Amino acid sequence: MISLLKLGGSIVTFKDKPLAFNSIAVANISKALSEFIEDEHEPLIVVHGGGSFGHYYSVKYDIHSRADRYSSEGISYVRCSMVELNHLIVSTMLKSGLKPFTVHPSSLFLKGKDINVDAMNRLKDIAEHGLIPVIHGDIMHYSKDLFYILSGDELMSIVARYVNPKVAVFALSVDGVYKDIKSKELVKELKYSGDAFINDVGMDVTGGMKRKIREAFNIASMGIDVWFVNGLYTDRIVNVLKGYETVGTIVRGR
Ligand code: IP8
Repeated sequence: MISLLKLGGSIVTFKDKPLAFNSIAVANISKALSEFIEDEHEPLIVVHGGGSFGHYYSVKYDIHSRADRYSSEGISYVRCSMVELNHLIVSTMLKSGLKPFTVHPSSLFLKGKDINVDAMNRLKDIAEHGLIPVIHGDIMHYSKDLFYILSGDELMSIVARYVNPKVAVFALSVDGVYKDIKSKELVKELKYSGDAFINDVGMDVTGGMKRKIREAFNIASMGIDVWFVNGLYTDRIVNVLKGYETVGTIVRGR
């Protein structure tokens, strides 16, 4: 059965340095994934975020997830930087013996935010035939002169609905969801209790983390287990792909 893995922007790039690719982290993850695939022969779909590529330009040009009129120069820069980051990632994967196959998210959508169901279903075929579809957060055309940022986190939920993976994994640069940032006490299992939980001030849930948790609850509601793990420890990614428990936060499918 297919697994779905999101490589967060904080793993694939150095977030506080513009346009800085974390080649070592991506090479380490690629090596671990290639061993996993050699051992288990299981299909995989990868989604990656924008980090100091797409986010750098979306902040610089004030571009958001709301469909709106934005600077055309900014739109170009965001798209260009995401294509570049994607190329760096798939080239690194290829060197590790993986068979990545870039799928730009624009090919998965029709008008507005309508899903191209046929393209979604084909993702499964591609993954089941030895290739790893690699999708990314991006700037998307909505209609006329309106554009929006589509996050890799949102893509995780959308793709999960069509490919029904056995597990969805968010690889971060922290160990999982913390109860609070100071103590770094890890929440081992996050239970759904409506938006109240996400908004609980006791949780260290920044904008980014909050969105990931929202998507995780969404995916878990499809009956799929979701893990947040530290992607700098590649064994943790492999453990959860193999169906084992590991250091991290689980949201159980229900
Ligand atoms: O890093 C956003 O993807 P994310 C990508 O998953 C862009 O939020 C273009 C900023």
